[in-house]
Formats: sequence, C-alpha cells, structure tokens
Amino acid sequence: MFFSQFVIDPGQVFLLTPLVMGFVNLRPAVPGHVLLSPRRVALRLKDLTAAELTELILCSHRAARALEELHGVSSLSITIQDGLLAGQTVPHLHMHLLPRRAGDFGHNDQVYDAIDRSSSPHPGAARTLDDMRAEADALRQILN
Ligand code: AMW
Repeated sequence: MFFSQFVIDPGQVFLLTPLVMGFVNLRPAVPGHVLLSPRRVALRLKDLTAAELTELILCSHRAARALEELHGVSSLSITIQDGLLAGQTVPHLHMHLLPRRAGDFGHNDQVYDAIDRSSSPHPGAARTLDDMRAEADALRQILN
C-alpha cells in the first residue's frame, strides 16, 4: 500500500476497506494519532469519488469509536489539511484523527502546530515498526 510515494507496512494498517485505508502514524503529534486515506493516491478532497468520500466518512466513524475505546478519551481532533497552503505535506489526501486529553495543549489550536511539527521529518523522530504494529493490532482487535 502506498501513502503517496511512501510504502505503508501492512502492520501499520488497522482498517482496510475496498477504497479506504486507516494506518497508524510514523510521527504522531499526540499518542494515538492515526490517518485515513483513500487507497488510490488522490491529492485533494475534491479529487475523491463519491464512493471514496462515503467510505472515508464511514471509516472515520468506525475509527473514532475504536480510538476512544483504546485510549480512554472522550474527544478527538479530526482534520484534513487539504492542499499545500493548508499545511498538507504528503500529496495524498488524508484525514488526521487525534485523541485529545485534558491539558494536552495550552491552547486548543496548538494541536495544529503539533501536527505541522510532526509532519516535518527529522532524524530520530520516527517510531519503530514494532511500536506501530502493536498500536494497529490493538485497534484491529477493537474493530473486528
Ligand atoms: W500533512 O502535513 O500532509 O496533513 O500530514 C502528513 C502526516 O503523515 C504526518 O502526520 C506524518 O507524520 C505522517 N506520515 C508521513 N509518512 C508516514 C508514513 N510512512 N507512515 C505513517 N505516517 C506517515
């Protein structure tokens, strides 16, 4: 599976439908930060078909429930950075889902700075595959 030009290890994937994939983040902005994308490499929201859009929102509903259960949270930030000027760094449409916890940021909108920081690759910031697999396994168990 590809996330733009990046190969996504099957172990990272926690949700897979004919049109949409859900996978755990290589550099999460907060613990439990995951992504949903169309399986087809499509750049923008406007490029998705009606079937992809429908499946994406249905998957976000399932993933949201699983994230809340796994992480014991009652709130999520759900966002799409749709285009370069909106902060999109990976040219493949993706929805971010981030578990939110009391006091995680001084101001609520700092979550967007954290997403931006996590999106700039820097040495040592990436997680191990084992770590990502464990998180994806736990989500899969809840979903299946
Ligand atoms: W964007 O700034 O395009 O809205 O967000 C890109 C996201 O993709 C970031 O959260 C970043 O950590 C994540 N990411 C980049 N490469 C990978 C990868 N190989 N596997 C999982 N997540 C990735």
